Amino acid sequence: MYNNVLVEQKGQINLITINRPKQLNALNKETIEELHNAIKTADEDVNTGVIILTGSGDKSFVAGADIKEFADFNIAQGGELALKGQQSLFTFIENSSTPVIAAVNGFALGGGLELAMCSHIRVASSNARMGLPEVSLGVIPGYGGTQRLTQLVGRGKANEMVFTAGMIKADEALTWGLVNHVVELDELMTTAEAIAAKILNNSGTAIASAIRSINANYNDGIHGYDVEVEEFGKCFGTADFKEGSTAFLEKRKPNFRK
Ligand code: CO8
Repeated sequence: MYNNVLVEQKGQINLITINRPKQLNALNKETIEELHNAIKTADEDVNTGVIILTGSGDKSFVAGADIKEFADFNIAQGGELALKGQQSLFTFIENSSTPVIAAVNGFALGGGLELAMCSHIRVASSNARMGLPEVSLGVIPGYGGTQRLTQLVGRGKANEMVFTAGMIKADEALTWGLVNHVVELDELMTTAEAIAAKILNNSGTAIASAIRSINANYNDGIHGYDVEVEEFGKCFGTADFKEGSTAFLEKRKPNFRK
């Protein structure tokens, strides 16, 4: 169905694998479009409650935007590349109402780290290496990295990572708060799936509300606390809230539907 993306449904988990191993899964235009379509399809599918995003092979999650594609771009083309990519993939993932877990299985560099950072949760294998090497190429992170790295690790560490263009190891990323968990490579998928299983016990509509509320804090001109109040109120009109609260009172497990 896609040239560069594999999709597998595992129960209520939709596993999306970026599959350009010879280029270390670098993101060319076609891959960005295919990822957009795969995530949109999964987000709209009532049978999917969690999306897991990973890279093929055991060496790289995503080694960045495809440098060969933008090497001779001019100012307008560079700006358009960043804007289109941000809108169609990176901000799109961040705003997906289905939680996205990035299973970072190796290099996550440049646009690859930006892809992991726009995901809602990050789990890394111990061989993973993360960095934003853009300034070594004469550009800056263009897929939201200057914003999301700062949000995740704070300005001082973000400055160091961006200015030095260096890579950090998985353990350091864990200490910095850049990833949620670090495990051995052969445990990466089971760990991501275990987190997904916990999420799948809960109300999908409430999680979508939580995503909108949490994200609102980072959007210009929007007051996150106001969005939280609004989203909280909306929950009271959902079948999931009725089911969740009734199940608690009846001392049974809730039966949520997406
Ligand atoms: N783009 C295109 N091809 C790549 C990329 C990439 N980002 N990364 C690796 N490849 C290719 C290599 O060219 C090589 O192909 P070939 O065999 O045809 O020469 C193949 O993948 C294997 O790579 P290496 O032989 O280099 O493998 P090593 O194990 O020696 O090194 C590294 C692995 C360290 C990951 C190395 O490949 C590397 O440094 N890659 C580039 C990493 C990088 O700089 N990434 C950031 C790119 S810039 C970016 O992401 C900008 C995002 C924002 C853009 C917004 C619009 C402007």
